[in-house]
Amino acid sequence: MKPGILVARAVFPEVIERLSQHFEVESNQDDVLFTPDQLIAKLQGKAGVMSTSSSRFDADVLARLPDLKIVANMAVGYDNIDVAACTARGVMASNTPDVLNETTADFGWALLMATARRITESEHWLRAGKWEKWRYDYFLGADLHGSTLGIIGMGRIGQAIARRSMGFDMRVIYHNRSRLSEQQEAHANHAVYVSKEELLRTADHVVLVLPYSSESRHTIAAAELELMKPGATLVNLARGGIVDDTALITALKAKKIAAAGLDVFENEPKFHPDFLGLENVVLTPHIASASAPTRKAMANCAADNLIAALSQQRPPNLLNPETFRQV
Ligand code: 8YV
Repeated sequence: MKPGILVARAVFPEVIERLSQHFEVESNQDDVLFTPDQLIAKLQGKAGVMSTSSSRFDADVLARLPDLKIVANMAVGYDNIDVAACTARGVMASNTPDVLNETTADFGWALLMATARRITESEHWLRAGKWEKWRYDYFLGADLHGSTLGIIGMGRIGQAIARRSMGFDMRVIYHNRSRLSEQQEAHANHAVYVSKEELLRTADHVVLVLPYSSESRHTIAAAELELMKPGATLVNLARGGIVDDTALITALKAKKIAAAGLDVFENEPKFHPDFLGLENVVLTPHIASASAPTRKAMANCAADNLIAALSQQRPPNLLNPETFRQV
């Protein structure tokens, strides 16, 4: 008999088809957002789940899932999974790294440029029928070329963003838990490792690409915003909660920094309503990895992890290798 799995959110039909060759699949193509209790009920008797950031797997949930062997996240970030609790129960956990690096880095640039050069703000103005003449000082923004780019979180996506800055003749500074090797720094447009404080004081544009954890919560709050240059741009591509959104709104209102581009929010898909009243923000609904080929690659990567895990093979992106032998 094939093992049973749940695909917790809607996904490409071809991926459901692929999974059905290996498993009894319960899918959710209507994309119902299950409550934790509903998720737990759906997972009784199931060996695996393909999940997204919207489903939480913490110790309490895992304690009620005795049959579960793998949580395969369709995301590189896995702050929705308590990996230590999974390990304690012998449940494998996996994510989808690498396949989204370049697409997410492309989007980081799109968001940075839209924010620094006031693209959505000026488009809204034009659409509102306000364009009656040209003026020398309409929508003056900040330059990207020749400026200093500060990247907080210099993992694979951060490095891909840094590489792209070569074409803009930018200087790159970064802050990260650990310093990159000399070779990696050279490849990342000769990025220079600095303290977080120096980065905030020096960068013209700050891009956040670090994983969310209790330590990275509010990496950017009132004190950090205070350090930034008045003309600076802040872009958050990482996770809601890395920025203190209330503090950011206060700083944007007071023009302590010039503008922010945000793809992620605290409590998304809900977000602080005051963002909507601000002109100096560009707001997108968590779409940095959303190119068609990349989302398909992510779904297939999560499927690869499920298929391997439930056929006694090591999942390619296993986050807790200690669990592998316990299957
Ligand atoms: C996902 C993301 O699409 O990979 C991540 O960590 O943030 C996005 O690419 C989203 O989290 C859905 O799981």
